Amino acid sequence: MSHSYTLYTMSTCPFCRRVESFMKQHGIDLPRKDILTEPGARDELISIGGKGQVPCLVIDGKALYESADIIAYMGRNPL
Ligand SMILES: N[C@@H](CCC(=O)N[C@@H](CS)C(=O)NCC(=O)O)C(=O)O
Repeated sequence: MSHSYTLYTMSTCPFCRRVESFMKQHGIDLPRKDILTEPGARDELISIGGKGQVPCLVIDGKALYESADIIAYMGRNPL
């Protein structure tokens, strides 16, 4: 079954760099939204997950926060 993914990030966030670096190493490419530059993206993230913390991977409309948990998810699931 295929899932829908959006990764919310911001350019100044070192935790986002960790996730992006993992993605680059593993050839993972997902739709991304930068909450600093994309109008409405931060409010959208808050409405989905309840907070504006990044990185956040939204999986089928559910928010997964915490860079370590996002990386672990990506390691367990073929994306
Ligand atoms: N423990 C979290 C830390 C994430 C974090 O502190 N993100 C900061 C940016 S570097 C943030 O989103 N701060 C704003 C907020 O929490 O609303 C992780 O590893 O993902």
